[in-house]
Amino acid sequence: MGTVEPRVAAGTDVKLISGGQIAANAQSQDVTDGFHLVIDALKLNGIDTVFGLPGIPITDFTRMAQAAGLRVISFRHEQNAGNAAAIAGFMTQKPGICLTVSAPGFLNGLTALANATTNCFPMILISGSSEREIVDLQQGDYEEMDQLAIAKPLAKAAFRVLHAEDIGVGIARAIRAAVSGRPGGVYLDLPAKLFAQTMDAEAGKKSLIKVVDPAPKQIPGTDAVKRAVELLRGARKPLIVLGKGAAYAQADADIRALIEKTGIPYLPMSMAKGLLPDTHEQSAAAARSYVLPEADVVMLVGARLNWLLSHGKGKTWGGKTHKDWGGQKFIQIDISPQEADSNVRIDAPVVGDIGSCVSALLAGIGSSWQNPPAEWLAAIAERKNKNVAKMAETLAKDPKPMNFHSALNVVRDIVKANPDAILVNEGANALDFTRSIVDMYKPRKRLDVGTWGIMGIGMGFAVAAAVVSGEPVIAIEGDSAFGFSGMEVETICRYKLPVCVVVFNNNGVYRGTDVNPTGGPDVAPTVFVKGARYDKLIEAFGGVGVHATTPAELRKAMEEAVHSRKPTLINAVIDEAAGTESGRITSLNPTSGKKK
Ligand code: ADP
Ligand code: TZD
Repeated sequence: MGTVEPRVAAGTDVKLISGGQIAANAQSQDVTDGFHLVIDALKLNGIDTVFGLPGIPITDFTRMAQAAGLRVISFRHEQNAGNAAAIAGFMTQKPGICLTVSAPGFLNGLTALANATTNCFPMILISGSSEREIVDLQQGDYEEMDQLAIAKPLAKAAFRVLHAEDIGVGIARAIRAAVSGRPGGVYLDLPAKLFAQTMDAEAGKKSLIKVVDPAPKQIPGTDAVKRAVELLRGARKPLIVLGKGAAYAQADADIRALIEKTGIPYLPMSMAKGLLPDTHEQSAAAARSYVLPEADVVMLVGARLNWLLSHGKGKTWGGKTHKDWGGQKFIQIDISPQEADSNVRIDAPVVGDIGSCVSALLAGIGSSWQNPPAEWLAAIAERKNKNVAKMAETLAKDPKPMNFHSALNVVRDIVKANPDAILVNEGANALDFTRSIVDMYKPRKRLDVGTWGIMGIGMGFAVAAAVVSGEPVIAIEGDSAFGFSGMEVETICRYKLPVCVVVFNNNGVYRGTDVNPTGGPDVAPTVFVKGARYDKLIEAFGGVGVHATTPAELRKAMEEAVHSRKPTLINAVIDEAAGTESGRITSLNPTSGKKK
């Protein structure tokens, strides 16, 4: 377990004084230390919450942070703390802080860091690390690992601080890197020895930096705006796609004004749902497969043309084969100048922060804007109405056992009645059906698996959403998805968070119906224990567990949970044959080319 370092330099007679500062006795000067400098630097920059998991060398840090007034949320696994930090960053535009121990704790947090970078969520993973001299000579220290080198390719930036007097700069650099330009995950390596280093308190205070304008506005060029407005003006079948960058930007009123003033139909990507209410008449979400191939000019607002948008080409966009361009012209509003042309040609890139870009476009379109041609709007409305009516029919059914649709019909009503509640969502079918069935009414209320389609974000996101917003959280979870972070129901109970977890239990990954082709005793790889009672899990920690087999039972339990704000887990039993392999992305599953 390594030797315990003295907290202050040998020979200095010091004591802790209120406010967390360390003071020397009368004959020596006031001193502070690495612990307190990190805490003070975070506080100075408006950070009020830390998500983490204690252990060597950060146990005392968590205590001191709490004593100094930071909210310290302790998790059961670092990946969940990391996911919490990342989504807190998305919700608040302040970097979410995740704190982990060395090597294994650091590695556990790394998936969340990489996921944050991939999704453009600002977070800082602060990890304690072992003794540099021993690590670098590979002499086998306790939890030895060259963490900085490992974090670098997965983070937007990575820094290490070796001296107490550099803590202010280290934290400032980490904050700027996380939130400026395209946001992302930042790694900050703090070796164990740093925490115990002492320095003169006054000099320490002066060494801290309050970051001025951490995410400066980036104003788009006037030509770029003009080019985009002209392209949009000439369009016969324009379409706007809103992505989670638009949700992150918190330019909600201007985005709504742009859409309503231009009259252009829009599609929200998953986490942009609710930026305008999903019930908005210009939403083309229910006619997605019609508008993508038909549109002639598409304006992307904080959305990348990655796999989620079929790379802007292929059959989804009206191309002949999976690689063909569909003929659309693209306008792309993004803070990253390198994003344009990543998949197809962008005819009008508008580079800048979404707030500045959208207000420049609003000014550019002026007051004499003509709505898009009526035929385009009518054609969309026709498809939309047909699909909405079809869905309403499906939702009205009451099959036994309950399926995704009949269960989600309930969730849809509960979310409608509680538009401030935050919806966390993961799974395959549980994800895809929820996204298409449950309308969102306000911005940044839907948090999900994002760009990677990653499982395991559920409870971390739910904890952070509740902590950051104080609003009720509803987590709709596939039973497989839930398993990745399920132990955090203890965290939810411990902090008494208003989280209602609904596990859509269909006995397995995707479905519960696979059989072992050999007839052997092992079940198929996708199958779980049948009839599992996830509700019992939360009862172990004093939460409310409910076993729901009908929509009526589910409705009652969800209403009570949201109303009471008590930590609740509802085991919602879903037909194990409902849904499809991989949900909507079955086609991405490689299948054997070998003839049977
Ligand atoms: P979605 O998955 O919803 O389609 P993506 O994560 O693919 O969204 O895209 C988000 C985009 O938004 C990224 O390219 C990112 O650079 C951009 N972005 C993030 N924040 C801002 C901002 N404040 N201003 C402009 N662009 C932003
Ligand atoms: N591991 C990680 C970290 N992310 C993943 N996306 C997967 C594995 C693969 N995977 C999916 O893409 S969805 C899913 C897995 C394991 C779970 C689907 O089962 P579920 O949902 O029970 O959560 P449904 O509703 O039953 O389909």
